[in-house]
Formats: sequence, structure tokens, C-alpha cells
Amino acid sequence: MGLKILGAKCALVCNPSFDILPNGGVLFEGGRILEVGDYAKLCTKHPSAKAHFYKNALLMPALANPHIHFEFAGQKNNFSYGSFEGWLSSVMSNRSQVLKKATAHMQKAVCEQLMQGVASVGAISSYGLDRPILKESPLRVVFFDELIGANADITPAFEAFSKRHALSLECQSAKFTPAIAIHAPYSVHKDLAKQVLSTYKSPVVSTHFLESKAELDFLEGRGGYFKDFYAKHGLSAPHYVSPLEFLDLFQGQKLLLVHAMFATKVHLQHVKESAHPTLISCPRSNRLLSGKLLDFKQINKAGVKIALATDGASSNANTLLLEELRIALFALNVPLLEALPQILLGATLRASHALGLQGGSLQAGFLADFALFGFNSQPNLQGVLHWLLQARKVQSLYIGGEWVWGSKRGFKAR
Ligand code: MCF
Ligand code: FE
Repeated sequence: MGLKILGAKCALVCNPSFDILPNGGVLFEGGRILEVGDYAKLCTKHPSAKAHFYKNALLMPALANPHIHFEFAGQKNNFSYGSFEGWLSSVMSNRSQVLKKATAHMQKAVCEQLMQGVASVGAISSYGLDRPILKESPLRVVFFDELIGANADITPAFEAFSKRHALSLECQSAKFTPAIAIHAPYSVHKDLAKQVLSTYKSPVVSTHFLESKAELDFLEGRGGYFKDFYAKHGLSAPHYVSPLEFLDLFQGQKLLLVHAMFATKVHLQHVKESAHPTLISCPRSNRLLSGKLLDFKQINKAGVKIALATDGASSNANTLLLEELRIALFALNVPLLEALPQILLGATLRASHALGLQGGSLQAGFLADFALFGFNSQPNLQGVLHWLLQARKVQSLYIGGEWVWGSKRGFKAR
């Protein structure tokens, strides 16, 4: 413990105005940031603090990946891509094969997050297989026990969920926050969702929403793919009168609304008025399953905050967040230099806020989770753009003020 100062050639504050500080620094203690500013000035003002300056580096709040399925980390070519319907059918037939080899792949996926500079994750857990691994990992975890169960007899699914969630609640700590995910409208009976959400308080709630046209057709009573789906799998169909009835499950909640590819202005307005949503966009997953990317312009226009995530290897090529951010930079329908802050805030400040954490920005009172990357450009927007184009690996990662990954530099007394 004790006061510490970290500094670097370029400090990316990740505040809403996207400030960039040349030779910037942070003063921190006990896992929280105390002050942010010019590194040399911080050192003069706090002579008792131990300090380290990273010369050719970029200092930023550690990244957050607010939506990832670790349990499916072993998925390589078991699931079919190109249409949501084909994907879901392949999940139904092949998921047990993928889950069999989960453990080693989950460990690797955790290391990959750290290696990318990710400190916080929103982990969607369908079975609880990832709980012990994430609990033991250095990551800051919001652990979403995911509810699935379409049958009208809700008791068995409620009891099974309660057992899993009780195990997660036992793991609660400063770095492990149990929470609830309602999988999707097509897989969760509304009475089951209501019972879970009224029985257990969750700091934030996550849900997959309108990822596909098939789901919109189903919710608007047009049949389509889901018409025969339930009978084919020996399940009963959940029923909602409209997408709005599903959204009403989350009244007053801090909500991670994942995908929302087919959400209309009316849906977005409704959820904005009834809950506190952040739309979590997973660009590669959306391209692979639904064919296209989210229309960011539309979402910005609707005034809904956006964060970015990788989703799981179940619907992606890998779970490397820096790669996801670059793809977003190339593909979004927003001018490049407007997209850059939006993307970086979407994987820091907004992602952390969506997870209910006070992190993702270099500001007093925020979590002392820092990522340092090699940086050879000028400390300005162009420099940051070139950094993102090239960034492959974090140089050092600190979580809760402690070094956890990469090269370890000693702080020196002065
Ligand atoms: O986000 C993607 C695509 N949409 C829905 N679900 C999942 C995604 N990646 C993994 N899943 C899991 C989900 O958690 O697939 C299963 C659930 O366990 C689908 S329900 C049979
Ligand atoms: Fe997902």
C-alpha cells in the first residue's frame, strides 16, 4: 500500500471529452485513483509517493469486455455461421461437444483478456463451469448467471437457477460481483424471468435482445423460424405480446441490452424511459450471425449509450478485444475520427459503467485499473489512432492498483 504515481508519455483519460495528456500521470492508493494530471507536477506535490514513468508508453484505464461467454471458449468449427437460425440450430446439436473441452480453453481465454489489457469482464455463465476459474483469476468479474427456460412449468428452471446463483453469491468479493442475465425472449418464459428478477436483486442485468429478424418475427407473432423450433426440440414456446412486453421485465434496472440489431426507434425509446440501458454491440458476432453490423448512427440518434464487447468464441473468431475494436473502427458508419473516441470509450468508460463499476476512466475516485501499451507516436488523436491500429498486447496491466500482467517495473521512492 502507500501512495503511488504512474506516468507515461501519453495518458488517455477516457473521460467524455476524450482528453489526452502528454506526460500524464495518476496518483493512486488502496485500489482507487486519487488525482490525475501532469506526471512531474504530481511527483512534486506528493514527494512521499513512489513513482514510475513509462517513457514510450500509453497509459489508459484498463479495458472492459462487458459481454463474453467463457464456457464456449473451445468453439472453433462446431457452430455454423452465416445465419442466426443456422447458428442456433448448430448450438442445439453441438453445444455438449464444445462444453466438454471447456476448462483448458477458459483458462486460455482469461489469459487472452489480460494480455489485451482487459481488467473487467461481464461473463455470461449458462452452466456455472466458468465460476471457479473466474473467481481465481486476477480479472474483475461481473458474473452473470444466465437464466434459460421456456416451459410454462417454471419451478424446475427456477430451482436450478437458484442453486447456481447461490454458489455465485457465496463467491461475492470486491472483484467478483454476482449478477443475473435473462438469456433472450425466445428462450425465457416471462413468469420465470419475473420470479427470478423479483426474488434476487442484481446490481445490473444483461439480456440478448433482437439479435435476429427471426426473433422480431417471433415477438410480433409472425411465426417464422421459431414457429417449429420448440416442437422440434421438445420444448414449449414462451409467449410475449410484443418486444415491449419483454423490455418491461427490466423496469428500473441497469440493463446491458446486448445486440439489439433489429430494435426499432420505438423499442429504444421505450427501454430508455423504463430502464437504464447501455446497448452492448458485438460487431464480429453480429456480422457472423446476423450478416450485418449495428447502425451506430441510429442508436446515437436515439440517445442510447453504446459499449463494445467480443461476445464468446461461440459467435466469433476469437475473443481478442483489441481486434474487435479495430474491426469496429474500420466498419462503423461514423467518420473515422469520431468513431475513434466512441470506440475507445465504448471499451472503457461506457463498458465499465454498463457493468455497474466506477472504472474505465482516469478520474479521481475511479478504480485504479490501468493498462500500459507501447507507444511511439505523438500524444494526440492521430497518435492514438496509430496506436490502436498497431496495438496487439498490453505492456503492463494493473488491477485494483496491483500489477497483474506484463512487464513489472518497480516503483521508486524519490
Ligand atoms: O451472443 C451469442 C448469440 N446469441 C445468443 N446466445 C449466445 C451467444 N453466444 C453464446 N450464446 C449461448 C447462450 O448463452 O448460446 C446458448 C446460451 O447458452 C443459446 S440458447 C440454446
Ligand atoms: Fe452473447
